[in-house]
Amino acid sequence: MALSHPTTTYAPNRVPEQEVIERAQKFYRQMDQRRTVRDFSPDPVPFEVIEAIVSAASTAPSGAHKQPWTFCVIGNADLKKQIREAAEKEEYESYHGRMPAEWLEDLAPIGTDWNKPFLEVAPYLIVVFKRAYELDAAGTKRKNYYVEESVGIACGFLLAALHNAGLVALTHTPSPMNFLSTLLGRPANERPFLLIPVGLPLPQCQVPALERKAIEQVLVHY
Ligand code: IYR
Repeated sequence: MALSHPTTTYAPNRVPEQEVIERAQKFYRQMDQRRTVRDFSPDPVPFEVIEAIVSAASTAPSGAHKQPWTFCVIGNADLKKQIREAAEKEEYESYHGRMPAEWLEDLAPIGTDWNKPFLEVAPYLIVVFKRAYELDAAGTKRKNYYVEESVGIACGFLLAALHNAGLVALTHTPSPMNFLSTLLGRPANERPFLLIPVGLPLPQCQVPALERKAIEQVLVHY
C-alpha cells in the first residue's frame, strides 16, 4: 500500500548574512538575561499571554509529529493550594531522607528546601504532561516516539517564549510527581513531566549568583 505524504512549499525569505550574525548574537544576549525565579509577584497575567506561550511551545518538533504533550494551566487558587500541599508533602520526605547527601550538597548553593510557596503565589502553574501513547478511535494503543526529547524541546520553547514576553518561570520537579495526575484527573496515557510556575518576579527578587559555562567549555568545533 502506497502511503501518501503530501507536501507544502516552505520558502522563508533568505536573511542576509550580516543580519543572521546580528540576530543570532542578539538572541543570545536576550536568552542570557533569563533566570529561574522562585520569588513570584502575585500580580495577574492575562490568559491570552499564556495561550500564546503554550501555542509557541506546541510548535516544537516531535517524533513522527505526534506532538506528545499536554499543557495544563492552573489559575484556580484552590487547586494551586492543593498542588502546593501535595508537592510540599513529597518534597518534605525528599529533603528529609530520600535525597542522598551528594544531591543535598549540590543544592545547598541554590538554597532550596521543601517549602514551595511559589506554587500558590504565581498566577499560573503550567503542568506539562508527556503522552506515552495515544488511543485511536477503536481504543487501540498507538505509539509515540522520542517522547522525552520531544516534550523537553517543547518545554525549552515554552521557557524561551515566557522570557521573550517578559515573564519568569521555575522549572520545578517535585518528586515523585504522580499526585499531579490525580489532582488534575489526567488520563492513563499522560505522565507529569515538569511543573512550571509562571508569572512576574517580585521587585528586587533574589536569585543565586550563578555563572554560565564559557563557550569554550560547551562548544567543540571540529
Ligand atoms: N525537587 C526538589 C529538589 C531540587 C532538585 C534539583 I536537580 C534542583 O535544581 C532544585 C531542586 C525541589 O524542587 O526543591
